[in-house]
Amino acid sequence: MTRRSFAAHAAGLAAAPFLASPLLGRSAGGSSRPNILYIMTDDHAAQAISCYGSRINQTPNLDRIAKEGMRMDRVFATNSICTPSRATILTGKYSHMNGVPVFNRFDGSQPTVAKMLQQAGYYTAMIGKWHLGSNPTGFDYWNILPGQGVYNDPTLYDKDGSTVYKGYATDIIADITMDVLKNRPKDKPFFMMSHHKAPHREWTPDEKHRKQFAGKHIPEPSNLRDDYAGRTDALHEQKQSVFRDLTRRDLKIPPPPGLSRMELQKWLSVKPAEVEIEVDGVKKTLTGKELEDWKYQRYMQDYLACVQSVDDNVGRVLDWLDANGLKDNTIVIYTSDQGFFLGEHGLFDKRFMYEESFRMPFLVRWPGVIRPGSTSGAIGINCDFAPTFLDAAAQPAPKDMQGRSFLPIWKGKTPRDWRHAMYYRYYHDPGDHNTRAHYGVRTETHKLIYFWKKDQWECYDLTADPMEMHNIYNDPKAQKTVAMLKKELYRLKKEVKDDDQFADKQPQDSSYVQAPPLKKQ
Ligand SMILES: [Ca+2]
Repeated sequence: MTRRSFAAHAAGLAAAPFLASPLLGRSAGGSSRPNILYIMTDDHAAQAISCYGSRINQTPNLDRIAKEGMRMDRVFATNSICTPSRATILTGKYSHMNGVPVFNRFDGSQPTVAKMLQQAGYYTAMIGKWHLGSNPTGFDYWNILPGQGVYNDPTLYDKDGSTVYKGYATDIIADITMDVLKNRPKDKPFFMMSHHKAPHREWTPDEKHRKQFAGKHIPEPSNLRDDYAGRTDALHEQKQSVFRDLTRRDLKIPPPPGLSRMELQKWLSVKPAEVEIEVDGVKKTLTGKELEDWKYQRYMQDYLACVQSVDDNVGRVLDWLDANGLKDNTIVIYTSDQGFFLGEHGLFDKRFMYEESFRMPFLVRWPGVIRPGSTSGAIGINCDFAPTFLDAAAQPAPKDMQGRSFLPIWKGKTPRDWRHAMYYRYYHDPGDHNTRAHYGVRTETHKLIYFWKKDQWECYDLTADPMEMHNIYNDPKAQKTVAMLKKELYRLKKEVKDDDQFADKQPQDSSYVQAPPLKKQ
């Protein structure tokens, strides 16, 4: 929609009282059940989306979903890494209930929202990054990246074998999404999961967006040089530091010629303490603070360039829906499997229960049901997604799903008994980044984190200290608050049936798979 027609649309809504009528959302074809297009990226932080107040980039197409629908401000992953978040989204259950606490294989024989929607007469499709080890179940069509997949000329595979697609992964996943929608059976509503690889590490942009961000200066977060004073051992021990842990591969440093494949892999995995760059034909060696500044810029330039390609492609898909008469009866969601640190606390990656990492962006458009330009501060979790999709399809959610439908929130009526706190648990320790295992509770105003293997605690007042720099756990003035939070933490832990099932021993990592052989042409 153009700016002008959006204004006209908004004016029309303002003139007539807004009613969330059950008739609204009914398609021209007479089906009252809406289509669901669920677009999810990998590691896209809300602080890199302009409608969430980004200081570092502009995402006009993602903003368009918020302008035409709702921006949810407090949706959180219950275990902030790829495979567990995806398993939770499909099952509506916490990691300890669906059996995926780390990067282990998802048991696809268990009930999932895809199977339930398929059973209810939906055409179900899954495209792009899956990362659950086992093949998708409950989808009429699926075509996925093996494991993480690659950015350029990616291989995707379906039940019949692999295909190499020439081009850039983000463009390709959007193209296949539109192709499948074009060729879908038209007598059924659809549930489409369109999952991008971007902007996952190692943040390889396409040439157009790389150029757009090359040389751009990205403002640093105020706590890029956090000294971790007053915090537990976990922040001191992590290996996800922008300054210390980015590799030559991450920083896109060109390798010397003549290396064997093995030598090249080894060379690229080095975390460089000095880097030689060339400015206007003059070579210069960067070390110390100069190198740190440069690393942050290189990281963010590539990350944001990958995001920009996502934004363009979401715009293409929205245009396609609108041009094909699918706007009114299609719920469009944009989210990410978790957030990401963009230098906050000096970090990249996710895993920690700090805001930037475990907060999921969540934008949703549903014309006639969701008031354009609305926002919600209700606390949502990724267990809520499956019950929400089922509710939209007028299907009951099984009792053992651990989330609640967002539909009343979307309609502007947050239930009085909606949750005021959520429970989190991360297990992958030491994992790829030596991130310490922890569980915790986040309320509307506070957060309490327990690093159980260390027996150490952190507590934050999110209103007074939104950047989570001051651990008030031992502050005498905070003891009443800490005690209340502890009570709530253990109440929730019990409520979600976390009996420490995976506290001491986690399953083997097994969500990375090889693509099957290429299909015969
Ligand atoms: Ca992820």
